[in-house]
Parts: sequence; C-alpha cells; structure tokens
Amino acid sequence: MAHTENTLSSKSEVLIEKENKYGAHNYHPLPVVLEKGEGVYVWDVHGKKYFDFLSAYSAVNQGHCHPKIVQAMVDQAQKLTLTSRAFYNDKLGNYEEYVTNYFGFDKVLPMNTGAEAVETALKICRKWAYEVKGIPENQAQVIVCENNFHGRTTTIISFSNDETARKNFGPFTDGFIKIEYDNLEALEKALESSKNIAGFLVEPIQGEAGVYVPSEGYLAKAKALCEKHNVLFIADEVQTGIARTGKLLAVHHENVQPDVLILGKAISGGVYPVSAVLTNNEIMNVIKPGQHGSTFGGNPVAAAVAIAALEVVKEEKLAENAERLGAILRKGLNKIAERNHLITLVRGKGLLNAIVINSGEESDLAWEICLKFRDNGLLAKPTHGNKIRFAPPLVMTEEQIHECLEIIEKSLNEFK
Ligand code: IF1
Repeated sequence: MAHTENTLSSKSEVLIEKENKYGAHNYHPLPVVLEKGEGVYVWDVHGKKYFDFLSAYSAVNQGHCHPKIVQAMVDQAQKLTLTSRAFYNDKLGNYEEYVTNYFGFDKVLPMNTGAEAVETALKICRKWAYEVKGIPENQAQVIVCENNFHGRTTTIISFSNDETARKNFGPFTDGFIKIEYDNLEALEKALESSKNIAGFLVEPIQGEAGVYVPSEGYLAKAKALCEKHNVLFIADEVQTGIARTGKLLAVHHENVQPDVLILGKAISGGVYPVSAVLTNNEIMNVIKPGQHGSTFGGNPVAAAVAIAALEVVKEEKLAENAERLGAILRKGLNKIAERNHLITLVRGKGLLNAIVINSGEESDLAWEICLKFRDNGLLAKPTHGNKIRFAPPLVMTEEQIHECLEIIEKSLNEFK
C-alpha cells in the first residue's frame, strides 16, 4: 500500500515540478493535478474525484465539458476555425444577432479574454466621451472602485490598488479616479468634481476582493447618478455574469441595464476564450474600421461555442438553479458557522459565495483548510488571505450541495 501511495503522489509531483521548472512562477496553485472534468466534478491524475468549488473562477458555470458546448466546438473546428476579420465568416453575424438579443443591446464587439474586453470598454468609453459627450481631447476621466479586479493589462493595473499586481510594472496609464466601492456619496462627489468624467467602471459584486456584495440599491442608484451626469455606467460582469449570481446578470437584481456591458469567462462555458462588450448604437458607432480589433475576436469557433453556451444557460435554467442552491448553500454554511468558529462570516449571491476564516489576512489557515477540503474531495481556493470562494458549477443538484456541505463541515472539524 505504502508503495502505491508513493508512486501515486510522485506522478503529481513530477508534473508540478515540470511547471515549476519550465513555467513562469506567476501562480501558486493548490497542489492537485487535474486531468478530467464532467459537470460539477473534476478528477486528478490518480483518478481521485473532487467537487469543483471554483469553476475556473466562474468560467465553467455550465459544468465541465458540457457535451452540447464541446460538440459545437468540435463541429466548428472541423469546418473553419479562423478567418481573421479581414473577411466575413458565416457564424459571426448569427452570433452577434443572438448575443445582442439575449442581453438586450444593439451591438456587440467580440474579443477573447476578460481583460481585453475591459480594455475595449475603456477605449469605447473614452472615444464616446470625446466624440459624443464633447470632452476636450485627452481629458477624459473614468471613475473606478477601490479593491477592483478587472484584469492584468498595463492600463487595467494602472487603477488597481493591489500592490502585488502593480509593483514595478509602471509607468501607468492616466485618467482614472478611484473611489470607495459601495459608497454613493463618494460617487456623487467624484461625478461633480469635473466635467470630464466619461464613465464609471464597476463590478456588480467585487469577486477578487472576497465576494463583496454591495448594499441593496447601490447599483440602481449609481446608474441613476451616472445618467444624471451623462456618464457611461460600465458593468464588468466577467465574473458575476451569465447566471452566476442567480440572475442572468448581477445588475438584473436591481433592474439595471448598463450603458456598457463587459462579459467573458462563462459566455463560452469555459471551453474557449470568448469575451464581449455590448452597448447601444450611439455608443458603439464611435468605433470605425481600423480603430480597434483582434485576430481571434469573433472567430467562427468562438461564435459557435458562445451560442451553445448561452443556450445551455436558458435550457437548463441555470440562473434559477444558482438562486435556489445559493440560498441552500449559504443557509448550510451559516449553520456550520454556528457550530464551528473557524467561519466568521458567510456572504454572496446565488452561487458566488465566500466564507471568511477566523484568522488574519496574513495567516495561512485558509490555505490549510483548502488542502483539507482537497483531501476530502472538494476544491476551493483562498482569496485575500482569509477568505475562501465557493463558486461551484451552476449545474449542481440540491443533493450534491448537501454532500458538499458535509465535506466542508467535516474538514473544518478536523482543525478542532
Ligand atoms: C487570474 C481573480 C477571479 C474578473 C473581472 C475581468 C477579469 C476578471 C471581474 C479579467 C478575471 C480572474 C483572472 C484570474 C483569476 C480571476 C479572479 F481572483 F483574480 F479575481 F475570477 F476572481 N473582470 N478574473 O474577475 O478576465 O482576462 O482573466 O479573462 O488568474 O488572473 P481575464
């Protein structure tokens, strides 16, 4: 037995060591090497099965390797993968029609990653500010929030306040005003501070900050303030969008339609990098040929995959499921918190949740707990030291959620 275990662990170790030796050290993954996924489950290279409680940071909302989405990709990949936008392809127009109707916008600009879509939204916003709103050249300001996470490009980290993400990557891009999240007075003050405000970029729930849900009414009131000042309300729903929080979009909890909507991650169900920026005609028409683009953005595989992934969300009622199971999960977690003081707080919406661990942000207790979850068959990752994000695929069943709650409680009890 001991011999088998040694061989088993060495297989993971060899693969981890390879990444360590040949890959840049820009991540610190939980030590588990995965080779297969199906629905809410993933399997490691030794055949051990786990509940995935991260969903690739909310990209695989539809579940791992969803057969319909994978089939759409395979079919399209065998026919035509990439033309660039130098020529038309027979899939893009259908996708553009589908996605704009789906979310209620006039136009879409297709990109690949979340960060690219955020960059795209900022460029569109600035151009709109100069050409429609009439802000003097190079004077446009965009309001952003403290503790935001919008991606990793040089411009995006320019307005991050995560020192790890910023240090020694300067000089940075100008034109951003940072205000406190979930603070309407701060927003109003910033909007009144200058005539040159072009947009307000906001996450409806701050994911990386530890699933920080703003006060009820914040988004609706922020949108109204933006309207009053003729400023674009730009919602980054890369993580919160596509049914994750119990509605198709997190802004729908407050009946808000953003001026600019940024989507990524689950718009493809995690099988292919697809992102998008959606707006009305008046805003999108500021972009003319040659002013923005991407080799892969809007390619036929992306188009076919995204249609399939969005269909699955409706067919399988994933928003409703996220809403229902999220309530059960938080209720169960709160019960555990009553019995086990390692959990100090449970928060979230739908199936985007986090627990706060009873330790300082510098402590490695949350990491140790995630290792214990792993040993007991559930994969989650700490964020900001003492918070653990719980975001399973939305195809989970009620029975499975209860099974997960048992794993979570059992693991926490092992620390007593
Ligand atoms: C990593 C976090 C999640 C995002 C929002 C844009 C992007 C993201 C609201 C950029 C990306 C990712 C990136 C990923 C970890 C992950 C993350 F912990 F860093 F914050 F999900 F919570 N807007 N979030 O959350 O999208 O360019 O990555 O496609 O490893 O950096 P991308």
